[in-house]
Amino acid sequence: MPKILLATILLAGVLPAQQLWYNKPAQIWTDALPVGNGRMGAMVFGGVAHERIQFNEDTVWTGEPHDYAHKGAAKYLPQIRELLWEGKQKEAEDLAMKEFMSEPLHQKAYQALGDLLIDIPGAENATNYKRWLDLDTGIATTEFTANGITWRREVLASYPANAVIVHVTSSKPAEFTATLKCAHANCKDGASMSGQVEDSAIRFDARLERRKQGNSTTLILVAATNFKNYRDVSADPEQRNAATLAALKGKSYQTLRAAHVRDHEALFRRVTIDLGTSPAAALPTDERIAAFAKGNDPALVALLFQYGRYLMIGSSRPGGQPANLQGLWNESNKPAWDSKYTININTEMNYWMVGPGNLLECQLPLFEALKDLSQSGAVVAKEHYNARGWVVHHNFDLWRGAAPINASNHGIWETGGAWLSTHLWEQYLFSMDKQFLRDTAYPLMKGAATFFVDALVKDPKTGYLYTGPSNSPEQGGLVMGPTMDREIVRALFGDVIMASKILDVDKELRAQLTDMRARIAPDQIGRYGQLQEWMEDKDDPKNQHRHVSHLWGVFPGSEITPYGTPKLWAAARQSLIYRGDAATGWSMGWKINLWARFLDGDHAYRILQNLITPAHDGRPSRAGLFVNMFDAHPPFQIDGNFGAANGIAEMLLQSQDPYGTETSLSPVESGEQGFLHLLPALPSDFPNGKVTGLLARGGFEVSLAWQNGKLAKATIHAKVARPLKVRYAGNEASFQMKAGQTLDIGPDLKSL
Ligand code: FUC
Repeated sequence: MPKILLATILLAGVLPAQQLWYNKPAQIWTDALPVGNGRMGAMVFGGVAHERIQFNEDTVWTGEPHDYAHKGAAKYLPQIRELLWEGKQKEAEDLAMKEFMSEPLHQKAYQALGDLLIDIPGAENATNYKRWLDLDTGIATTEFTANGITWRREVLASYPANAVIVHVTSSKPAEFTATLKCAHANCKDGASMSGQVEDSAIRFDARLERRKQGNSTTLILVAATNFKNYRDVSADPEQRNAATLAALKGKSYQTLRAAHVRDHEALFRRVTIDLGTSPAAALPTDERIAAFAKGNDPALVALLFQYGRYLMIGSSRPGGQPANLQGLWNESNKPAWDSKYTININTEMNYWMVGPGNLLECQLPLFEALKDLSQSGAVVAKEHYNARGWVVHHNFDLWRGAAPINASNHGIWETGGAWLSTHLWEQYLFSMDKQFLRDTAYPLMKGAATFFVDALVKDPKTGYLYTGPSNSPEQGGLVMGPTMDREIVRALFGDVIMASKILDVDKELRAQLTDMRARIAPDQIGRYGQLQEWMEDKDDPKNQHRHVSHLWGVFPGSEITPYGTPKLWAAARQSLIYRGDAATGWSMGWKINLWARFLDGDHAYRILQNLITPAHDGRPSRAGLFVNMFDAHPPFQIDGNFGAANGIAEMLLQSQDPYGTETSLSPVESGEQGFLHLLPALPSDFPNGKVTGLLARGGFEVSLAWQNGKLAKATIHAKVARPLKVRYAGNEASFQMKAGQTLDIGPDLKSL
């Protein structure tokens, strides 16, 4: 074996695969390494003489409790619809802009909180420098030698401790300073900082406790605000921090670290993935990203998948806010799109991977937000549509704004709450947790569906039901009945019908939804062989817009499948071909999933390759990955990370078809049957690999091993007693699984 190759293999063996690592400090924010506990986030720059740890707390926002509904807007609804039916789109948009929009027109913004600055006097010219993030432990470490002293800093964001903890050690006695720098005006820097966000009711407090023991020092950073919930800001941030610190009194760093690692591992280690390795795996992560196009580095794909899971654990834990456009990592007080919740794709994309990635509890913060939105959105339903139930348009913020924002041509989009509600049903399908379905999911889903019982209208031309005014996200302007809306409402109605059957409730509503669902305008194939994005056949085959909204029925929906609706499936595929492979970060994230659903692993992988390119090839940045593997829209937007992670899972395992008897109501009724599809879209670049612990709908946990592109073994564990159908390479087999049973099967789908 050539010496260099041997050396690289040895080195790769020593370097744990689940690390991002670098041989120089971060220059800019997107070089820095993220840690998070679902409420606080920190970005570790890994500096030598000057270390910067930029941090956030997820309720530091502009604004205050506020009802954004436009009182009396519903008066104008018939007229807006009438104008659209008459083909007067511009007039309809103008009228809606005046009478139908959120008050005020824009929502509020997520903010930075501050920096923890650590200075080591005279520590220039470091040698043996290295910084890394270990996804398995959730710890970011910086190590270097300067002036004959070797320094090591570990940074972690602990969920159990509710704090960011920095542990500094030096090989000899040495001094350093640590201080907080506030990101807001009128707030003094120092060991503690408290203040108020400009133009906001949010007051915050952050403080740093310093504990020295020999040559090591532990810095405990806590932060809190007065935010209790979207209507109440009466908490005392100082008191909250004092209580957090009091609870940590007397706990050594080793104890705090061990508790953090235990908590993190319990989530992170549920899934392992091995797509093969390569010499490039020994390079620093930034060089690996740059080299990715040149050679095959499947381990970087595995790392990107696990990084998605890591970022989910860091940005969305029970008790905190849901992951926003940047998770919870934000350096700016004027972040792109306010770093809020854009729900015409972005927030949903964030959460696609919690099922397959076996992190279901990370979605609970989103469901807490849905509880709020079912209240604020009920006011909007009443004031704007004179409807029951609740509705959310294309964005929400900390204050749970649900009314249409920004501009009528894209802000008036009726199905944000509906799409989010399908996540409740998905959570049930992955967990089979009936208590969750009954207590949390169903009431919210029912309210979302009830809105459309009142708000769907009849198309005067065809007599079908549809939504409107609405839009196909962010293009084509205000219209009646865009395809995406119809797909989402059909899915939501189907979910509520199935849930009400399982829970044995609401017979009448079920009958009504079943009747209305069948009358919603169907998907249509247009003159270019495309799936129509609108009611009319007006798609432009040259349109390469990043949104691929009408393909919702393929993914994340499942009403269009090769088995049930082969013609629509082919048309949807044609639409995706027209849209092209180039895209912004999240758009690539969506396309990876779509190509996996089109059972084309190589095409899905081609998009993934487009995504794994340096985002910072000089300025301005472009779509791809930043040095720290944050995905670039650009700028950084975390949906691309999460979307790509789910896309990788979709290549290996799919379970989207309506499953089993309880859920056998197929969206399109035509003989579809649910199954676990093993290796449905395996790219030829990953001929050998294994994955353990993926979740599938039906409450199954699945591990797969494959060799030379062929399944070697599948292990399927059933959480509850259920029928199981498995599909691989065109063959199918059925099993009756008992609760707690584990089944091993080979490529012939026979039990081993
Ligand atoms: C939608 C997208 C943009 C961006 C924003 C946050 O408006 O069309 O590309 O991702 O959300």
